[in-house]
Amino acid sequence: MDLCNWWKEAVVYQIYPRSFQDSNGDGIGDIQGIISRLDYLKDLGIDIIWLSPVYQSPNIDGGYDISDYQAVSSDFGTMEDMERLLQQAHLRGLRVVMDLVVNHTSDQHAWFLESRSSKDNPKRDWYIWRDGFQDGEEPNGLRSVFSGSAWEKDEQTGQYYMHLFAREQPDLNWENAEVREAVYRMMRWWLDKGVDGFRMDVINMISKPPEALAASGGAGCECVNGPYVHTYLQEMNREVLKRYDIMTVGETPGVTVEQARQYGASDSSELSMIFQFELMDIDSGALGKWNLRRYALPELKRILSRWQTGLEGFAWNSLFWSNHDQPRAVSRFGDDSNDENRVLSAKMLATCLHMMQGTPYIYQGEELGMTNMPFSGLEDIRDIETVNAYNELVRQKHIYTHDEMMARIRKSGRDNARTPMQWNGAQNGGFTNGTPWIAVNPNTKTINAASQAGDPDSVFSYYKKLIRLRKQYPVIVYGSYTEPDPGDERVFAYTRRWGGSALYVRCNFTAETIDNIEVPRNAELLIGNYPEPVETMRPYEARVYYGESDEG
Ligand code: TEU
Ligand code: CA
Repeated sequence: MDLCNWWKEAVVYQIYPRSFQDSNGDGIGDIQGIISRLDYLKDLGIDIIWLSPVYQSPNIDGGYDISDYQAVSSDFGTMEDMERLLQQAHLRGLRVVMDLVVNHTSDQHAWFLESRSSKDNPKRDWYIWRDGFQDGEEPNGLRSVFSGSAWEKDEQTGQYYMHLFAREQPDLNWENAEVREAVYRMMRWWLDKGVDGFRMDVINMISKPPEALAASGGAGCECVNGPYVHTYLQEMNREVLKRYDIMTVGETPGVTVEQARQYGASDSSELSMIFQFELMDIDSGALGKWNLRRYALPELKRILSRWQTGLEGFAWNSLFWSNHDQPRAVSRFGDDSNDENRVLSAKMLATCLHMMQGTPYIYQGEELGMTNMPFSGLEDIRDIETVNAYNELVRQKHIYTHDEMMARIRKSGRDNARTPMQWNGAQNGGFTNGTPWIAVNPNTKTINAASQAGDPDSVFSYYKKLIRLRKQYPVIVYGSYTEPDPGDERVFAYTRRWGGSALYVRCNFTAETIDNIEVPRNAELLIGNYPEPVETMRPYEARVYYGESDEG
């Protein structure tokens, strides 16, 4: 195993810029705001910042619709601000990874404006254009992730273009070599500026399966892992990635362990690692994410253990409970029904994830135990996926009533992750002096950074401690993984081994007290979320023991 990749020993912190810190009172988080909070991140102990998009964008999809890859959105500041952020982060020993969104652009990108202007425009083939199937029908039944058809008719030329997300997000045609070269040039431009890597948005969707492209009137497909995706990534690797000392992580919905071994192969021919989505899909149902089902622990254990053992020696895991597309970790996987359980379960979840093999990602506010938002109506919602789903499921198809859908949005909507960072107990949580673009969670009165920073028992202090342990014990980074009792429906236990040492992790995922917890011999308690260990596992208790390996 290659031991010298810095990103294996690192902890990543994801910033959603619009919601992190506003510096000028317009209610929108910005780059100057991020700079003003770098010392907070340094204090937490993280190594790498992943910045969600700050590029020029009409902001139809929270900046994931980019109209100029080499300009900064005026909502967030200027290119000088961005350069200053890189410089100030680097001064503190922090690296900055940017979001790379190249499956699609905004429909306002100069490339698309040209492409749509006429059938014989030189950039026509930079996007995916098809004739309709017979009269007035879409080329095929391909569906957008954001509801409705993935084909939009352009009146000017009478053809349809593909958009796997919003209609304002046309998909680039990666089969066109000029497109690939333009993307690589842009990537090198940012890397030459000092960016430390990329998180690559839906990168396993850049090559479209033949069924998706056929003007056949036929049904759609799951548009992932198309025939040339590895060819393109290996080319990108040769043309860009391998020339720099950087970290890359691919966002790859629908990828299996076997496929991840290739995307994240340890020979560095493609990406450093990928995000798997089996865990994020654990509580979805017939209508996708819009249901009220809660996950079952044995299933969660099965998924995580399969990824732990399945990638060992082949590829590197990314570890995350949440991101800007997901509900808050403690509300979804823990217990936010009262403050005591919220604090305990937030620490338990952090323990469970940070002691596994892989690079942990903390989503902003997770380190405070921030929760989902009590949205009351559609007027509280900003996210296009949620608004489109509401229109489809409530207004068009009458599958849910308003109240039923609001309950589902409170559980699963992406805006849960996008309410502003809770810096203090003031009305707008210290996020802005103006009117925030999306409401601050009222629980900022009790859940906020100011009250947690100096409190040794806070969720924040617990995260600090977990991160520090990673720097001190190589077994946390490199140890192998085994799970002694996969069938236990209440406790998640696993063991990490490295050289002669071992780490024994025990997490109670329930609010119950559990008897007869076997304590490993010749091992000391490294960290736990209760003051003194007792003979039982208390509600949401987490413990990590460190000692000599019980194997030869
Ligand atoms: O997300 C891709 C993706 O698969 C999501 O649409 C996911 O299925 C959904 O958000 C779950 O609710 C990426 C970005 O992370 C997301 O913010 C963008 O909207 C999307 O790509 C399009 O760029
Ligand atoms: Ca601002």
